[in-house]
Amino acid sequence: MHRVIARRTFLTATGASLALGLTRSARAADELLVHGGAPQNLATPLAHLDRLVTPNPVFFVRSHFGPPALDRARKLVVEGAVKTPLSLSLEDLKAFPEVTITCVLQCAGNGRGLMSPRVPGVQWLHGAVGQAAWTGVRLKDVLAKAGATADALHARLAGADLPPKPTVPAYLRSIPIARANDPSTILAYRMNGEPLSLAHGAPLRLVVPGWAGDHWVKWLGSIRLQKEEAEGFYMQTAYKFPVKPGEPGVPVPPEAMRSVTTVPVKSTIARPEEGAKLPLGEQEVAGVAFSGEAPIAEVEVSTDGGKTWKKATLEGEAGVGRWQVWRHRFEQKTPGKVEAMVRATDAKRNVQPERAVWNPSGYFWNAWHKVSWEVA
Ligand SMILES: Nc1nc2c(c(=O)[nH]1)N[C@H]1C(S)=C(S)[C@@H](COP(=O)(O)O)O[C@H]1N2
Ligand SMILES: [Mo]
Repeated sequence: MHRVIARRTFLTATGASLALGLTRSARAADELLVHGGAPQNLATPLAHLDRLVTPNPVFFVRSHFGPPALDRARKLVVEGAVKTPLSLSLEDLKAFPEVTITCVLQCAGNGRGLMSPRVPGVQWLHGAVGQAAWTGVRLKDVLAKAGATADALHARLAGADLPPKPTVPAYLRSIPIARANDPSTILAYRMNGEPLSLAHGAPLRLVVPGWAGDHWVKWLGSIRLQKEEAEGFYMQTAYKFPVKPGEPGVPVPPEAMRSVTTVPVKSTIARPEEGAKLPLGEQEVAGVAFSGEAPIAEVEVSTDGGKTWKKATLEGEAGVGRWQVWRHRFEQKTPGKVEAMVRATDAKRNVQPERAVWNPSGYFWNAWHKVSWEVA
């Protein structure tokens, strides 16, 4: 379960204003949905998923162990299978060409709380997702300076956050070298035009457009090029998805799983709110749609239980791993209950499914989102 907490209450209770990089004006108005205790996992309220950019103060936060101390002098070490190992300050990094990419950050576990049968883990509903404009430098430019050798098949990524005790594995991830050298993969130090906050990985985090949040390593301290994937629990055991869909509730053996990568096509209804009471006449349904595989091609809305589907209008720029706002208006002339559902299709013709693929960790819930309200 989650509860709503006013930002002000939360801040007073935890003194985390620095961590979240909040401004005074943002505090009073914004609320986050708190999923669990320490470290706090904070969800973006559904009502905010109706615009192209998610404001920093309501951008979801997910950390396994919580942030390390803020250290703007932390160097980024580039080591392993490279000709020239590097140790770069933030200033050194800023010598590379700066780029800004607008894209979605979604936790693989977003929607886990909607899986049936239930699976363990943070019971996220719709809010472990947001879109921001990320500014930084291309990872490929930095790797080119270090000069990868033939053994460089994976980039192992380590953050500065430490597990709560030595028996808990460290948060280590890796991405294949091709993904590291993709021009969209960036080392980011700004988010929506502001310096990255500690909660979101300051001073430096990885941004991997189109790929699930677990690859977006925060508080990045070391990148090691190597032959193998990263060792340890978070790469070898966690973040695995069945190669073929199985029966809901039936365990999947490790050899039938592979690491999660691209985010499957999904759309979400931000408005109206479930259970809202609205006047007769024009109704507007709106939300966001995205896919890590390809740009969004179309979004359709049904208000008759799926008998007919109407094309929604799309706003914003199309792109891989980039969300667009969709909108659909219709006249409701008779009072009563209205139910809308939405499905998105991307340019590779991946269609959002009626039911999500159940999997033991509850990743990538992307079933048709349904919302009902009362018209009177
Ligand atoms: N160092 C480090 N990086 C991390 C994590 C973490 O626990 N430690 N969590 C990851 C996960 S699972 C997600 S979904 C995203 C969340 O990023 P956000 O808190 O900025 O929304 O950060 C990723 N990067
Ligand atoms: Mo995540």
